[in-house]
Parts: sequence; structure tokens; C-alpha cells
Amino acid sequence: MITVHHLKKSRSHRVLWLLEELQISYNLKIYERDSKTNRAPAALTKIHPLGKSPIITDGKKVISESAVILEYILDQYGNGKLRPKDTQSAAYQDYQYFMHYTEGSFMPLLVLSLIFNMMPKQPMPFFVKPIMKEISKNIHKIYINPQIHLHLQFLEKKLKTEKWFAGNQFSVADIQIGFAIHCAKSLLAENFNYARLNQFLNEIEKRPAYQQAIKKGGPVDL
Ligand SMILES: N[C@@H](CCC(=O)N[C@@H](CS)C(=O)NCC(=O)O)C(=O)O
Repeated sequence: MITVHHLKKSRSHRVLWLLEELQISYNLKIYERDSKTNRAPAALTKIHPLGKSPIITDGKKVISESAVILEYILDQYGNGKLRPKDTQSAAYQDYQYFMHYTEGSFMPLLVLSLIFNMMPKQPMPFFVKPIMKEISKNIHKIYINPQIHLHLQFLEKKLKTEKWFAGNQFSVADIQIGFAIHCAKSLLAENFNYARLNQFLNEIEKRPAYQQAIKKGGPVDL
């Protein structure tokens, strides 16, 4: 049976969500973030050397990286569900794209934004703080925010012509990218003006499996 090593408020929500969609039984081991640093506890490094969540174990296998975990679960337990069947189709190409693009291109920008939000809050000599605040503000203005909006415009446009990210059927690509869009919305707050993406978020949040994952693993956030 699969054990999910679930760090609270993390990408691991994706894994719980998929397992709930497939209605598979699993063990859940919950890890708390450090209250000061927000980092994962050292206990996770005992499961995988990088100590990043999500990690699953299945028998002797240890699997990390959310996209790899989602694909593994579909390969082993999916019975052909939640990904396009025809590997030659445009939907399958989109499926592959969004499975890889999310962590390869989009999430790093969101993590960069989080880091630059956190930097001025770190302990430092009082006279450095205003300088750090200014650096953080400028990096957001010059690079991070325009890049995040560029990606969101691209994602919004994609959903103007299709219901989901890999064609007209809900798939695991929506689980993978859904978490990232949710995080982008909470980072941008009132500057998140994307009607189609808001509609997409409303639809995924209504899914019983999504809600069940939150019930078991806690709220979605970075
Ligand atoms: N690309 C990896 C990223 C894994 C990752 O960075 N996870 C974060 C949680 S969202 C983490 O474990 N952070 C805690 C830490 O670095 O201490 C994936 O998709 O699984």
C-alpha cells in the first residue's frame, strides 16, 4: 500500500487529491513545517535525501517529485483514468507539456517570489532592512511579477478554447497545474484578474476529492 509522506501546506496536496480521485486506500504520514523557518522537518530526509515533499513509498520503492509520483500512481493504479489515452493526440501532448511545464517553468517563479517576500522579514541590522525591502520590491516589479503575469496570460488563453489543460476531460495535468495557479492567486491577491483561471479554480475546489484531500492533509498553500 502507498504511504504518502505529506508535508502540510505543500505540493503534496496534489498526491492526496489524486489518490482521492481514484479512491485508493493509502497511509498518510503528516509532517509539520518548522514554525520559524517554514522548512520541512529533518525526518523527511530519512525517507529521501532531499527531504522535500511530496514523497511516497510503495513497498520498498521510494518516489519523489510530484509529477513522477502522479504518473507512478496512474501507471500502477490508474486503470487508464485521468490522462488522455491516445498518445498521438493533441490532448496527450498538452498533458505532457503541463505535467513538465508546471514544475520546470512556472513553480520556480512562484518560489522566487516567496523568497523575495521573505527576505526583508529575516533578522538583519535595522539599517539594512529598508534596503532589503527596496531590493525585494524592485525585483518583484522589474522581473518576478511581469514574468508571473506572462505565464498567467498564457494559461488564461489556453483555457479560453478548452475546458481543461489537456483537452476536454479533467486529467492529472489539471491537478499538477491547479496547485501552481492556486499559489499564484494567493501571491498576487487582488492583482489576480484572470476570469477563466478563477473559474478553473472554482471548479477544481468543488471536486469532492479535492475537498477530501484538504480534510485529510490540511489547507492548500505554499
Ligand atoms: N519539484 C518538486 C519540489 C518539491 C519541493 O520543493 N517541496 C517543498 C514543499 S511544496 C518542500 O518540501 N519544501 C520544504 C523545504 O524545502 O524544506 C516537486 O514537485 O515535488
